[in-house]
Amino acid sequence: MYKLVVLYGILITFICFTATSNASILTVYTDETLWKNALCGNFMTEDFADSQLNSGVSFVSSESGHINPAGEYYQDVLMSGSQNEPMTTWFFDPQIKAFGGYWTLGGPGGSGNSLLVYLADSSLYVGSISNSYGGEFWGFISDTRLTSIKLIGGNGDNQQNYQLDNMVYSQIPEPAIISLLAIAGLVKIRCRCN
Ligand SMILES: [Ca+2]
Ligand SMILES: [Ca+2]
Repeated sequence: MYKLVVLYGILITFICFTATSNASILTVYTDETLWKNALCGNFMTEDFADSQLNSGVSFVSSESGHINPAGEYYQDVLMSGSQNEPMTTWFFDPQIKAFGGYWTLGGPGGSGNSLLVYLADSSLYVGSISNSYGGEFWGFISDTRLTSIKLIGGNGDNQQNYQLDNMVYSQIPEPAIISLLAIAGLVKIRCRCN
């Protein structure tokens, strides 16, 4: 009987993960407090105060993206009209379920167009960050885990300068760990019953 209960628990855990992995529900937040509250305060911050990124965080910029040591933020230039499809891609290991930051769009020549945000894993469109942003929060939460996020310049002829400061993100446990926790919970329940 006990083995059956454990197997049932593992099966339910597996089904839950399979069900939530098939489709992404994305919720965009422009209110920092709401984003943080939705994660129960469980998030990490990269403040770009030095050239060393948090463990497991990396980026690839197809143009000139880099950490600005004097300003202590990340900056990049995305040419909207370029055939090189310039982009910034952020990578996270372990995977994350939430991402955000404080964005400033603009630079020499104007404020540009906008930034378009995609899940790089699936090319799923998340939303756009307006060229009116001047240090405000923009972020999102996904109900599925993701590895990377892609930023490209919005439609228009202008190049898109942008700065990203205090990048925030949230990780979730690996499925195997959660399965083990579920099993541990079942064992605990059995012990109490005995
Ligand atoms: Ca900073
Ligand atoms: Ca750092």
